[in-house]
Amino acid sequence: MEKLIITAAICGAEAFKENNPAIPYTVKEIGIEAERAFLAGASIIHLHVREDDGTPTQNKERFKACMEEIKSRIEEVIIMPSTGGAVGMTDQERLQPIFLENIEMASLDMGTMNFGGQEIFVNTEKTIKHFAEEMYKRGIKPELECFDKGMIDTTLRLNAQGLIKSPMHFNLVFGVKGGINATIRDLAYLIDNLPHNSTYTVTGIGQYEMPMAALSIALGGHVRVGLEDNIYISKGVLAESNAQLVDKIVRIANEMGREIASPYDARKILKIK
Ligand code: KMH
Ligand code: ZN
Repeated sequence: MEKLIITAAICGAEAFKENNPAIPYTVKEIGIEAERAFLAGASIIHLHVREDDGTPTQNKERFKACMEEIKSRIEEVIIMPSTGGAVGMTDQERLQPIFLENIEMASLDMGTMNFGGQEIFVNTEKTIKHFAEEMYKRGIKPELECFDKGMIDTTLRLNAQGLIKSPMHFNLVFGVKGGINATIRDLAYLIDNLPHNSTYTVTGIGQYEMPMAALSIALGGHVRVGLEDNIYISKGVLAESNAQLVDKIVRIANEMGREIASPYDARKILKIK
């Protein structure tokens, strides 16, 4: 099997220090969390950023400051900014980080959905096409975020039209209220629908983070963990850091015989130039 790419989603936009004090807000906190996650075994940092008071922002200058802080600590890591941002942001706000220099990857959300029970995460086809076009113009590889089977179908349709380019890299997200559940059957169904030359990572939300990751490791997929998706290290026990979640995945992967990818390996596997 290929080496295992671990993505650390260190910050997100939905959880706050009130939920887990380890969630980073400041530029320095983001740098520290990214560095520790990398040292634990993550090769990709999926990045959202915050104002110092914790407010989610897609501000380009704030992303620049956070990315510089991360790169000053760990030059080789792949940083993948979010273009999902937080629910309710405009497209223009969300897209800002891709206009920075030397962006290798960015998230691209492949459909509209109820999100977390209360909100609607809006990604019209017009938005998706626009975001994709702007990414490809800049040589940025999109990570295709699919929260349900219909989003894979949309991706394949846009791929057939040449608007999403092969080889594609998917992030299959399980367990968001409004998206697909997190069962073995759901995982098998989504994977079964991916083109053979594509790669995928698996994200399980909340209690599903580790079980879904373990299944992906066994199947040859890649994994994402981090405080964006899950704030607990075990039932009722808050994670002390993103690195603690990455550590746990590395232990599981070691036991299962999957080697961990470095950023160099990850670029090769994902065919990032
Ligand atoms: N915060 C969610 C509404 C992404 O990063 O592209 C969207 C999200 C997905 O986190
Ligand atoms: Zn995200």
